[in-house]
Amino acid sequence: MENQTSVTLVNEKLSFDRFREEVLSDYKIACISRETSLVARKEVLTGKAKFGIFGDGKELAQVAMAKFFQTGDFRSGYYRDQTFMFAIGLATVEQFFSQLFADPDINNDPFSAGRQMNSHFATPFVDENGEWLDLANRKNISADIAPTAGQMPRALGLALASKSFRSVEVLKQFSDLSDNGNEVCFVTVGDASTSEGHFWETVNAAAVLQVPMAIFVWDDGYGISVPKKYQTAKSSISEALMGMQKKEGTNGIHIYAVKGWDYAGMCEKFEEGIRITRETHVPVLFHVEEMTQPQGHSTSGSHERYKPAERLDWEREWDGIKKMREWILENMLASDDELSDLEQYSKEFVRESRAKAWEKYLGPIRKQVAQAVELINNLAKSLPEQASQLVKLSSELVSNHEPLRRDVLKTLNAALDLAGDHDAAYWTRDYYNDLSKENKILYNSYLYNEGPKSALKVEEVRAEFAEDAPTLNGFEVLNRYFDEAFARNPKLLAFGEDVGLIGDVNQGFSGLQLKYGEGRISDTGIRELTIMGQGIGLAMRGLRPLAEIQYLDYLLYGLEPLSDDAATLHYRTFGQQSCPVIVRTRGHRLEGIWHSGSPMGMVINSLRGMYVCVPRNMVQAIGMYNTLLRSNDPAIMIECLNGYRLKEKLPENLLEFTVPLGIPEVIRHGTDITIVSYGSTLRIAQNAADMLDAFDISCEIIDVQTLLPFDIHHKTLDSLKKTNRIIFIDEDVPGGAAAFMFNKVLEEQGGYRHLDVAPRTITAKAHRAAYGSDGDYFSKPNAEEIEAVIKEMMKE
Ligand SMILES: Cc1ncc(C[n+]2csc(CCOP(=O)(O)OP(=O)(O)O)c2C)c(N)n1
Ligand SMILES: [Mg+2]
Repeated sequence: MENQTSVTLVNEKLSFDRFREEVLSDYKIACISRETSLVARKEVLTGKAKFGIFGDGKELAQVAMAKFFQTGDFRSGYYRDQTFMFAIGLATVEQFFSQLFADPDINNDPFSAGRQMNSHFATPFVDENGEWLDLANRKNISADIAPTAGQMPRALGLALASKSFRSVEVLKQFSDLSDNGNEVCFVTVGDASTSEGHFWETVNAAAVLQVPMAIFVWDDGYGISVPKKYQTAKSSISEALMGMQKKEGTNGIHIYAVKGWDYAGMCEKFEEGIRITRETHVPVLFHVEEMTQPQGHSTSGSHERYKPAERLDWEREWDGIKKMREWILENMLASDDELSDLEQYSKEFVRESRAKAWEKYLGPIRKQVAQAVELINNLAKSLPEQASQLVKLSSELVSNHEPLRRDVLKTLNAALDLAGDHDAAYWTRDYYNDLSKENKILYNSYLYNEGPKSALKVEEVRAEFAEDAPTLNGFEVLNRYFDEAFARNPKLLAFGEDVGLIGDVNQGFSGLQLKYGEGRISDTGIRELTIMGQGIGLAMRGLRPLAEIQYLDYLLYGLEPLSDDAATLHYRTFGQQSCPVIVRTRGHRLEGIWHSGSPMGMVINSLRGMYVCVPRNMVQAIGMYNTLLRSNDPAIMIECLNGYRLKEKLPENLLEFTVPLGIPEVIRHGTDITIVSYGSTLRIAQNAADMLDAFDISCEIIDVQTLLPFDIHHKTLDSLKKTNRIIFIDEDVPGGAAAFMFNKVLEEQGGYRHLDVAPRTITAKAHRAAYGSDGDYFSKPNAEEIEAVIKEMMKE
């Protein structure tokens, strides 16, 4: 009996010791993080970094949250989460400073190689060959972005993937990507950012879909200078969301309100909520109230300008770290001296980490400076007339204590200008070229996959047709293809408005939900923004989503996550994350202002980093789908709305043939003029060409097939060399994609050298297309207009 009591006492003592240790470790991380914020702000104010935004005031919630973030989990958050990153061991203070200094060495800033502002974190999801890593065995940080609430749509897909892995039988085999869907997506968002539609649309979709998502609202009462009363109904996001509270027999979310200074309270509630969402996939939201911002919003302003004195006093009084310190002392978990030691240690640790990061950042630049100075001084010896100016340049560079890479290049360039064509400048020029190349790799690489998963490396395989190949409606050809593709590739998922039960408004997926299940082919709410986010997040987790926008005109609702998130992902992570979502949509022609748009200029200008496919028919579209599914970059496929009922022959090798990207096809041979176009407009160009035949004018028509990339082997130029006349036609506004093609061929391909007459563009009118057949005729390019312009060109 006595023995048992002493064992219990020893166990209690052990668990108390462990508890105490954990609390003190959390306190230490909080102190280190706070000190990091304080020092980093000074770095910006003294000019060593350009901008800083920090997590001071959010420390306690994040050490608490980190306790429940398990291997396999994902975070989709924003720029206040440095403490969390330190606590889960995925960022060091030194790496934090490297990113602050914009160090372009991926070994120093492993999140973005200096491409992102500080506190924009990421972990690798793919290896250098573009193969997915074993995300189920890692802690995963989807790369942060700056647009407020921009992390929300993607979070939906990251969370939904867990549900797919748990519920879709054919996905169970991918145990390296998921442990039976046990992964929770942790989402952090600022209180003011909950005013964004992104937030509401995501929370609603998560509540409908029931996905494992844990949302943490960091509520510090302000969005920069604008207080909550102007942001949120009832000044409380948890109050405002109450109608979404899950009840017995309904879907919905669980809502918790906690205080940002209450370490113990947050640990308890986070444990409960995250356990529930992990097990049941019911989303949870933690409204973390009464947080502070000790240094204001960012280094770009001071909060004394807009916060009343009482608020500033309150923030000092309710500082989380101060409160945690009081709590530790009250509960006798440590002495005042012990805590002071930890605080002192934190200061030194941060100072040392900062110094190491600065040395690593500056070291390589100093070497460049030394090399440049040596070369310029040698040059001065060979060029006595320019010597004094050259020596002045090199000594200016030497005396620059914080030189940038650009200072080295500017100085070398100035020296080369002075040297002119002189042979003595050979090595200086050589070094200048080497550095230019190096900086190109550091700053201009990885917009797209460049390795084995590049779409541009997919071999062309031609479509094959049996002698008795059936001729079907375009939509039926697609339907056969999707059927085979879903049978072959378990990772394929398709979703969108009306995609599930009826198989999309043009029946591409007709009958396929029944065959492959709701887990793979599904209807969504009317929510283009989060349909895109759903696709992005699923793709990041290694799945292959086809995310549908019902009509191209409605892409505007979903454009932000594509432009800010999908298109920048590979670039902003230095190739460490990819999201090969395929956005499927249809456009160019139907009826009226919102169903006939062809805003291709908008698409190609906002989506650099994605591929833009504009197939003229469904067989070409299928070849492009096949190419895209063999590679890793995101893409948008714009099928021709008026092509679903046109007859096409069904290829035999539906899953094997590929249409290479960036390779135009000559679809009509001619000698007098080159017509460059794509998609539905090609049929109008063909009508015009038929009419011009009667006047002995022979048109060559080029289908560019993809706008991004555009004609990578300059095939259009070959045609222009033969015809010496060129016209670019599409249904976009004037100055849109037709102007883009014009620029590509005439400037980039050097087409201007082969012109006999002025080149032209024919586009739609600047206004949207009016309704009805006449509305279309007088708003969009028509065959008669094309005929007239080309006749005029032939006379010139
Ligand atoms: C779409 C968008 N609009 C505006 C901004 C500029 N901006 C950056 S942070 C911010 C305030 C965000 O406040 P909150 O969500 O409460 O987060 P906090 O910074 O207070 O943690 C604003 C307006 C932005 N980054 N993105
Ligand atoms: Mg705020």
